Amino acid sequence: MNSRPCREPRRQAVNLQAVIFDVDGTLADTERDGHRLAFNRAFAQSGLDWEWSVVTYGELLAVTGGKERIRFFAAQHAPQLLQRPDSEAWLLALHQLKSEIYAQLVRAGGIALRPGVARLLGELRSAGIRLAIATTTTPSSLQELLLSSFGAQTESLFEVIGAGDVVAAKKPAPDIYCWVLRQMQLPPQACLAVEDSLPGVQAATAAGLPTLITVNPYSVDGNFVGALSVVADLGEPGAPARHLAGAPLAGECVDLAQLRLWHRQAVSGMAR
Ligand code: XBP
Ligand code: MG
Repeated sequence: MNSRPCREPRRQAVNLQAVIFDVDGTLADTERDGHRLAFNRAFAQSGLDWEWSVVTYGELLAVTGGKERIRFFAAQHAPQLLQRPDSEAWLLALHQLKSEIYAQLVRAGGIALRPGVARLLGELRSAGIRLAIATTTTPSSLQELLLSSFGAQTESLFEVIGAGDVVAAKKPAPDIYCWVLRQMQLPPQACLAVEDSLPGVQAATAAGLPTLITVNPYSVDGNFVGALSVVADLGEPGAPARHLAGAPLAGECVDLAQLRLWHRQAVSGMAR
């Protein structure tokens, strides 16, 4: 599978045409009280005595992808499970169960969008900025989150959705971003990525995308080398975004004018 960066050989300064969003930790805080709980419930229902604490799960987030995370943990704590002839089917069934439990948690209304996400998406959409998703998460889990967050708008909101196993090499490999850019037929310098994690910023920047980071409790101490700017969240009127590092935030919130400004600064630097 291609894990080459999808950089254009020659760069030109272009206007911002599309914004590509990560999902987990970026659109919503799904990890600690969503995916983590679903993994733990799936383990219990499968007779495993594994329990991923909040801290342990934070460490395990370095392994992107749910199946990959289970495989990594099993290799350390119960390697015999991976040596069985049916180990791959066992792992897929366990992850399928986890995904069903996650969907139930989302449907029960347990996971809200992060501050400023709905506001910014609405503004970008009204201005004709193209929207896409690049995530490691399984498509069915993503679909549940989008449906519960955006309802009937879900179908028309994101033009391209890159999720799960559509590429073999997950973040921090750039492949998912390269895949999305190919579907949109856009060069990376016409776009901006919004991410929350270290593997996320590594994937997006390796694909040549200027990247904004909105940190979450798991990534707040991250060293986001290469990010355009780092903020606590996108902010809402009356609840300003907190700037943490990188290019400064001009106003209260991250809005289209701010994204255009950051993007212009980034691509003019790239074109030099
Ligand atoms: C998210 C992930 C995912 C979720 C679990 O990364 O790493 O693995 O934790 O999802 P990102 P699945 O936000 O960078 O996309 O169990 O559906 O794989
Ligand atoms: Mg993420």
